[in-house]
Amino acid sequence: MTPMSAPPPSTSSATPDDEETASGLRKVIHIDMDAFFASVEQRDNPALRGRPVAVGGSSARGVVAAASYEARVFGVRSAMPSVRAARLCPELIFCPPRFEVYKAVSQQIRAIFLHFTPHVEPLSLDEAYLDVTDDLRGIGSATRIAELIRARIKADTGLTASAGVSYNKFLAKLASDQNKPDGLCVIRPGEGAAFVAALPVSRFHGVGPRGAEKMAALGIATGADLVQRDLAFLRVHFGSQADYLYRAARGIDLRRVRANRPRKSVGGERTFERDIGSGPALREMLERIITLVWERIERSGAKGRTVTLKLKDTDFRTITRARSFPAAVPDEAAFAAAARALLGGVLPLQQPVRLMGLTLSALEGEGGAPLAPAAAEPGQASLPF
Ligand code: DCP
Ligand code: MG
Repeated sequence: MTPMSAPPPSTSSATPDDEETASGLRKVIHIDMDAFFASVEQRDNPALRGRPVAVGGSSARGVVAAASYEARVFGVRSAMPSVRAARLCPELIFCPPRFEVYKAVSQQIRAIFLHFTPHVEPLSLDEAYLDVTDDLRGIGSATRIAELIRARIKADTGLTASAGVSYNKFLAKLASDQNKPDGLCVIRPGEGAAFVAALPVSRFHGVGPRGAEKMAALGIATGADLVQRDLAFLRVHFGSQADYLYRAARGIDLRRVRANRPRKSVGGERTFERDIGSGPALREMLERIITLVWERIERSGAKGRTVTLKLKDTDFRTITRARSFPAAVPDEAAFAAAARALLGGVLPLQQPVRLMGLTLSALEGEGGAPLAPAAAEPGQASLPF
């Protein structure tokens, strides 16, 4: 990569951001490309620009992977069956995915991140957290770094990214979503709780449409409603998600940005548009997930011995079933057979499910030791958890 026009490391007088460091808070940026796969297709084919585009198969079993912002006006979204998307938007243009191109762009943006900090935690091809508390270029201002990154992404790839800047991961991710597309949002120390209070709970990472419905039934519509509920109440209604929700409602997140996190598994899951209870429908959904996940496994080059099926029911209970083999699962047929056997073992279900996923773990070359729990941030260590 050619050098960027960032100023050299400086030892000059204090910037406003120095206060944040002194108080022990981190400076975190979350970057997320806009309508990623769809934007790449529009970039590479001018005829698609300004038009509603969906990346994904248009067949009866196809699912939308990405929708351009023009398509979203019609209600087209990721994970929606293509048939439904075409009904919502008859003009919709379907493009087959080109993963090699998306991967190349992903490498370009990672190189840009690494120019500013080694503390980069990619979440997917188009998304990453950066800890810029001590940035490599001595820029000092996280907001300035986020702007430089966005400009550089535009210059190098021709694509837009949105950025969120804050003092923890939870808030940075909320912020990157706030002014999408091509947006920037900064949540400064002291502003997190108020920012979260004003949000509908559906904006919280991990609270899907059904989670939001469940909260609505309990009288919780916004972060301000959530913060009124004590931990005991949240534990009764939301089980293992309670601690996360309790902290999130206060704008607290103790997780560190973790660079080079070793890959423990490769997998994927889908939340359904409608709950599914019948065996045949679940089996059909499983076939789609097998295809999707095996494709990811092949792309990543991972080889693993354990296949895990995950289901989440309408009461938010998670059911997992796993099967381990003496050697790496050799091919898609073996992976599919294991997945079908796992599903067969839990049918018939007592409750419909809202989500299904498959993962391959016990990967070759993996130590197998559990990851150390994330250390608490210095400034937040005195909090209840
Ligand atoms: N993706 C997918 N299936 C999903 C969700 C996403 O294949 N159910 C792929 C296609 C997306 C890419 O991952 O382009 C990034 O996902 P995002 O959730 O960041 O969505 P987009 O980048 O498409 O849109 P946004 O502008 O909302 O970030
Ligand atoms: Mg994105």
